[in-house]
Amino acid sequence: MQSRKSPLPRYYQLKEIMREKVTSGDWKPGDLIPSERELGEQYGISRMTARQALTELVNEGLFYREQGKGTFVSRNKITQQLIRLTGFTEDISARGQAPATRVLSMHMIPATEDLAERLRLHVGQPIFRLQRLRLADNEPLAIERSHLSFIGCERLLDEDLETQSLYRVLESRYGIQLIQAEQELEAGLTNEEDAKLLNLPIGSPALYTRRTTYTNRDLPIEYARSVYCGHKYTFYTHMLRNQLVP
Ligand code: 16G
Repeated sequence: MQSRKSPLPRYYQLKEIMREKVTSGDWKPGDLIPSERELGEQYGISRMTARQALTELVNEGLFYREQGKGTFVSRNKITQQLIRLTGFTEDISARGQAPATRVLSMHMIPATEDLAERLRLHVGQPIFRLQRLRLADNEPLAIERSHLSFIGCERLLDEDLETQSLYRVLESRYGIQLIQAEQELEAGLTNEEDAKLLNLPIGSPALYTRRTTYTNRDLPIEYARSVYCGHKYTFYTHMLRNQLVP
């Protein structure tokens, strides 16, 4: 590290040193970063200074933390294209990774006011609620909380949604055609429950999405609230300027 006389703060110098290690390929995606103590000893700085540099690089997405394991170099992010309506299984398989699902809970619930409005139902009407942890190559990526409503939706309780894609089940078993969806994205920080499921420290950067999916009859069929690990996901959209939009 440069001398103490350098005009740049020491945490900033350390940040740049670590960034350089990643760009030069010295540290590779998934590598464990030395601990605060090790960095402190190696560069003759305090643990606090090392912590600040690490925290900033975590916030920038270059590194991520795993509860009880340490800080790692982020992997290439998974890009969800906000162009075609695709499901998690399709997105992950298209990247050559192995999608997996852990069903956290599924049951019928009465529609709350918010859900009734989203799914165009009356308050109290039965809704199928499914909570899933989604993984790629065994790493947790997202928690999806889906709400579905259609005639006979309670039959979903008997489906094996751990090994089957929900979109596939809806289309092939129930003959439901999924046509379009609206999706909102918001940045946030993981709460205790979500952090634990995603194997992250509480308060890690996350992307919160809300998606309503419609059938061929233009009826909302699914309303899903999801949390994606911020350091593992990118959402991509392609835009046309006014005059080119058909
Ligand atoms: C996506 C959808 C989710 C849907 C799932 C189906 C978002 C925000 N969520 O992850 O609403 O339930 O795909 O995936 O994108 P599956 O067919 O693999 O079960």
